[in-house]
Amino acid sequence: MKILLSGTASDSHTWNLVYLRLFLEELGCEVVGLGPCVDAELLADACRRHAPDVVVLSSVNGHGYRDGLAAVRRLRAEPALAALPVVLGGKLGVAGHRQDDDVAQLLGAGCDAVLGDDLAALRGFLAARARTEVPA
Ligand code: B12
Repeated sequence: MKILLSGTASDSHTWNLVYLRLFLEELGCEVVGLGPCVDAELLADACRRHAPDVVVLSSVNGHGYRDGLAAVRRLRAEPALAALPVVLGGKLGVAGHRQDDDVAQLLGAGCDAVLGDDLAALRGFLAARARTEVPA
């Protein structure tokens, strides 16, 4: 399974991305990493170029809900990317806990899962996707 792994537009943290790359590679995924501070336009370009099976967005600086919303809206605005699975996780806000209204907005905008720090949930999401993939 090919994963496009990306930080969000305002977020300069990088060790989260290093960790996630290793985690995903250990699960057997092929990972294309875009690094930190990726705006929605660059993310859309990269999705077109790399044609991933899943996009994993990571944000820890506290602006994850806002940045994530801009990213998923941009992807869903483009017919070719409208059905591409998108997962967002990390320390998404500054409240220190899951903010249900923001999660609901993200899901409504087309995010397939909003996972916070939960790596087990990410593993579960990817396993479920792998099971539903139609063999070529
Ligand atoms: C190192 C660090 C920095 C370094 C980053 C260096 C680098 N090259 O990355 C520097 C000094 C640059 C920095 C800057 C800032 N930081 Co900083 N930083 C940290 C710190 C101390 C450690 C982060 C880290 O590397 N952790 C190690 C990695 C491996 O773990 P992680 O990031 O926690 O990611 C894990 C999970 O979040 C999860 N995860 C992450 N993404 C995803 C995605 C999915 C799908 C899933 C399932 C899970 C998942 O998995 C990862 C592994 O377990 C944390 C505090 C802390 N102790 O966590 C603050 C912290 C992240 N920073 C914070 C802040 C506020 C900032 C600044 C805004 C500070 C400022 N006022 O300038 C800036 C951000 C600037 C920007 N534009 O983004 C806050 C964020 C607040 C929040 N979210 O509530 C934190 C939490 C500190 C705090 N308690 O206030 N920071």
